[in-house]
Amino acid sequence: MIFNIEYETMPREALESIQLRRLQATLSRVYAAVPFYRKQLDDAGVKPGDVRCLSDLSRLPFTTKQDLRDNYPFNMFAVPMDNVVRIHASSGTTGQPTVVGYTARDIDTWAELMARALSAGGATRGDIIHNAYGYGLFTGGLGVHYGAEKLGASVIPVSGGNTRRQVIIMKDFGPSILTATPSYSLHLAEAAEEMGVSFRDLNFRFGVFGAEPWSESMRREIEEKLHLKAVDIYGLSEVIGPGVSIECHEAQKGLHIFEDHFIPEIIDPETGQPLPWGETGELVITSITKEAFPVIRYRTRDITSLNPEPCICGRTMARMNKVSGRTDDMLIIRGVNVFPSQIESVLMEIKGVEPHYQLEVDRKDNLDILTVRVEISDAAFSDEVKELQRLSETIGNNIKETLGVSASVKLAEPKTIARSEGKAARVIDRRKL
Ligand code: DLL
Repeated sequence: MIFNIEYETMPREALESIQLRRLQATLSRVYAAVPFYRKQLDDAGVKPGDVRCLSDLSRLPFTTKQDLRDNYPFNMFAVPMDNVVRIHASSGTTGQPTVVGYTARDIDTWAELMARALSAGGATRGDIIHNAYGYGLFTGGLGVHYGAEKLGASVIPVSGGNTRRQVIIMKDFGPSILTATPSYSLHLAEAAEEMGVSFRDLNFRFGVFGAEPWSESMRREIEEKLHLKAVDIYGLSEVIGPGVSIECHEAQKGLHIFEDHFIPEIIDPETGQPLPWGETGELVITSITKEAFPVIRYRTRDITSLNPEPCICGRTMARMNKVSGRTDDMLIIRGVNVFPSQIESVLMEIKGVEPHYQLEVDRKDNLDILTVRVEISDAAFSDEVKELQRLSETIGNNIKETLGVSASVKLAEPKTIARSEGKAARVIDRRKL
């Protein structure tokens, strides 16, 4: 079902004229209200009124995560604190967290976008949504929650953690939609199995998974283990939270960006030059309706490409391809660029290997060493030593063949790699420690 037919199926020309009007209004507002943006524009010699068409956007300077940190906690807010009704923050694994604010209207906008997103992912008013995204400063839990209520579905605000209790709730309440990080959904599947509960007997139809990169092979694994259709949802706190873009369950091919609220661009991360439709680079987003925390040309560091082709679902909004990684997650191993998701894809194709892995990078004698620790299934674990050696060789060879890097493979016993309740920590890069 399409939640907002008028906007989600709008012809491109009409959409672009709305985008331009909203962009101009946003620029005037941030220029007046946020000293950072006023200085950025002044330094670039651009006045808000100079932006007369959408391609003028590329004349504006970028905003980076560092800029948000420099303005910690509230200096990027474009409205007085009186008008801010909610504050979220990103976890900030390195340095200061980034803090974002919402007006009452921003919360409404977000709820609308999440209602659209959940609908695209297969949810209807009649569904019960088991929402296992964390509630708190992280935007996942509350973002889904407000969207589910706006849609009119019934939401179970179970949050992350307490996994065994979640399985009992799934069994007793019969939720039909699961919302969680992909890694946590697999942890739920495992816990259910241990408790003798089969997803076959549960009521799930769809799962809406995001907040971390996950490969197509991981999707197949989840769909099989959880007996549901899995769609990908994308977002980031700096831009609004979840609900920037979503796959439709009909195509499961690229995530529709809600372009009436966000203008996407793809740039070459090295040069900052905008790239044409279809080319892969860093996603940059400008928000055009947010009041408390607008962002102009925000560099997400996420790597993807844009596809404007019409979709079988009827939505006209451009799609971004599945995020393959982040510019700052890219490992350079002996000169070869490696994304964790590429290794994930290789691992998931091999029988006997479980979707739980960790990558460790170290440097010895000036050489990078990649170690892949991956769990094996119970069945594989009971194999002869010779078989295990063969499995480990296959993994190493396939990684070498596909990615061109050598990896030392360590098979881990079932259930020994730490499970996450939110975003999985896949990489330990000791070179940086
Ligand atoms: O992760 C918002 C969210 C919550 C999205 C629930 C989807 C579902 P942050 O904590 O600010 O916000 O982290 C944002 O997570 O820049 C990406 O690197 C990554 N990310 C989010 N969704 C996806 C996805 C939330 N579907 C950062 N695929 C982003 C790949 C994703 N990476």
